[in-house]
Parts: sequence; C-alpha cells; structure tokens
Amino acid sequence: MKVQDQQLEKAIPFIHECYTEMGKSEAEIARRIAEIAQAIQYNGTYEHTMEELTHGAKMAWRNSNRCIGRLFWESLRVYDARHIETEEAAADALFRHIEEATNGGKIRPVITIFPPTREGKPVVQIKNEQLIRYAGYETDDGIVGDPVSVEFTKACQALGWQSAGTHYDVLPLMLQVGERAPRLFEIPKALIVEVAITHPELPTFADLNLQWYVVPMVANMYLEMGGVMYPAAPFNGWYMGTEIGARNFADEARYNMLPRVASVMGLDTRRESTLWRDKALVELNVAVLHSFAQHGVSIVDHHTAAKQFKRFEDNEEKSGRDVTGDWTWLIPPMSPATTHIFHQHYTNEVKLPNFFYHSKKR
Ligand code: HEM
Ligand code: NRG
Repeated sequence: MKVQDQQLEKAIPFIHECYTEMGKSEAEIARRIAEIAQAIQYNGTYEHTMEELTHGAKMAWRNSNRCIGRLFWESLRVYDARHIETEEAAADALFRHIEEATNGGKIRPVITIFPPTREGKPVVQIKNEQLIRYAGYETDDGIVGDPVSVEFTKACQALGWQSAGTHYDVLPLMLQVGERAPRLFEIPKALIVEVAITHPELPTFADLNLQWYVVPMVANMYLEMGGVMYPAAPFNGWYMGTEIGARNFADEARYNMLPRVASVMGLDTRRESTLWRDKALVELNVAVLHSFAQHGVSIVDHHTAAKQFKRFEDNEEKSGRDVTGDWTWLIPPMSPATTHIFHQHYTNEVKLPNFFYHSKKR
C-alpha cells in the first residue's frame, strides 16, 4: 500500500473519534475527511487543525497504557511548535515549556509539538531523554551523578560540554535539525527548580545531600496521531513520589542510596531478614513526599495516584471506552498489592493516537 493511502487509512478513524468526542456532526466529519483525502492526494500529506492537535494529544495521553496519571488527561496544555525550523527557536520553545510546566511549583501538564515528519522537510530532534536530567560520569572512584546518563553525558562532552562534575549537573539540551550537527543549549539556571531532600523527623537525612528536579519532562518519545508522526513532542505531568524515592534514588543501577539511608537511620544491615532495605525505602519515600510538599511543589503519593486511576477507570467506563493498561508499569514499585491495580486485569492493547519510543539509534 502507498504511504499516502496508509495515512488516509489512519486519518479516517482518528477524525471520526476525535470529532465525535468534540460533539461535531456526521456532516462535519464527512467534510473534514474529504478535505484530508484531497490534501493527501495533492500534497502527499495533511495538516492537523489546532483543535485536532489539542484533542488528539489529550487522547494520546489517555491511551498511554503505562501511565497511572491519566485521570487528568483533559487538562493537558498543548503548545503548537510546528512552525519551528531552527535550533535556537526550538531551544526557546523548550525553555518556555519548562517555565509554563514548572509554574512556580504548581506543576501543569504540558506538551510542545514540533514539526511532523514530512517528505523533503528537515525535522527537529531532541536527543535528551528528558528535558531536565542529571549527568553521569565514570570516574576512578565509581560513577558520579546519574548512571543512566553516562552515555548521553559522553556525547555532550564530545560536543564540547563542560561541567562541574557533581552528582547533580543538569545536562544541556541537545538539538538537531535535519542532517546538521547536533547543537547544545544550556538551560537557564533560573528555569530549573530543584528540591533538597529532608525527612520530617530524621534530621540525619540531610547528610545524604539528596536533591531532585521537580518536573519530569519526557523528550524521547514520538507522538503518532491520525497517520502523522511528530518526532519531537516532549510532555510532562508531575512526579509520583516512588519514581524518585523507590527507583531513581534506590535502584542499584541508579543512585543506589539504600545502604547509605540505612546507615543514617542506624539500621542493622547484616541480615536481610531485618528488612532494612524496606525500612530505608519507606523513609526515603516519606522524605521525597515531605520535601516536595514543603517547597510547595506538586507531587502525588502512589496510594492517591492509584485512587485517581480508579476514578479514571470509572470515568472511562461511563464514557463507553475500554481502559487499556500495562499492568507491569501501572503497579507502583512500593507496596503494589495495597493498591487496587495489583488485583485487577488490564488489556495492553495499543490504541491510537499514542506515544512510542524512537528506535535506540537516531
Ligand atoms: C508513564 C505518572 C502525566 C504519558 C508514567 C509513569 C508514572 C506516570 C508513574 C511510569 C513511569 C516510570 O515508571 O518510569 C504520571 C503522573 C502524571 C503524568 C503522576 C501527572 C499529571 C503524563 C502526561 C503524559 C503522560 C501529561 C502525556 C501527555 C505517559 C507515558 C508513559 C507514562 C507515555 C510511559 C513512558 C514510558 O514508556 O517510558 N506516568 N504521568 N503522563 N506517562 Fe504519565
Ligand atoms: N520515571 C521517570 C519519569 C517518567 C515519566 N513520569 C511521569 N511523567 N510522571 C523519572 O524521571 O523518574 N509525567 O509526564 O508526569
């Protein structure tokens, strides 16, 4: 089948669903589909209207099987960056994204949508995994910083990036337009909000010198809607505490802090059966939630997030839609069986529009 036919074949159900949800008539749907068919025939592709782009991005979030935060799908703010052609303009759009999303700590879900792939047109690519992430360095004394970033950090250094070499150096944006060499842009310090981690009752926690950035902005997935691919469409919500406390700080392959947390708590680590890991994990997660709340930064604990997800499931049922989900990702990494998600079955069918990983090398 020709590429154009494939696009039309995906555009039709998208327009149907999107327009029906927006309360448009059958006549309007038919008119728009005819218009799209013609655009594809003459130009090889079609452009989404602002309405389609906005509602389509919300649908993509609603269809994200691994996301526990989907109750709020309708609140997504959609920024149109489809006109952007230069690295500088892309960096500016991303700075604006960071600012609008951070919103002084009252985090807002945002997506910025860059130009779609189009025959003969260069695309903007964001090489970072998240807009804000910490660098990782291999040193003689082991890894400094976030081990997950070692490879990307090397790529930045190869392009001339210099940094302090601390555990928490925010990486620069690496942007590429078309076949040009990628370029680096430092994120202005004033835009980066971070929280130092303290514990509400255990003052020794401060000795760990832990901190984290407040907004998770996923930048390494493409958005597919109506047969159109948007290779750069970074999005964010707010954190669920366990992402930081039970994974980023706790995983052995990340900051690996449980032994040190146990040490400042004075726990007996000689035997596994004291459950020192579990005790350290709980207090570390208490500290993350406490610190964000104390700084007035949005964050959700995993019990509340699961309850919100239940409301999402109920809403979807009322709207006559099946909830799809990836159970292995939806269950929180702490006390999963205390949430209803653990005891429920989800079908991991992939609905469109949706977000997908880029292949590893790009
Ligand atoms: C994954 C929570 C907003 C799309 C996740 C995960 C969590 C989460 C806990 C699992 C992450 C992991 O284990 O690494 C939330 C919360 C939000 C939110 C609390 C607050 C509003 C959003 C938004 C979008 C989104 C705004 C898109 C518009 C996704 C996608 C994944 C995901 C695509 C899977 C990522 C992957 O496969 O790596 N979310 N999310 N989420 N979320 Fe959300
Ligand atoms: N676990 C990753 C972030 C992944 C996305 N999580 C969200 N997304 N909450 C981490 O940095 O820990 N979101 O759009 O809010």
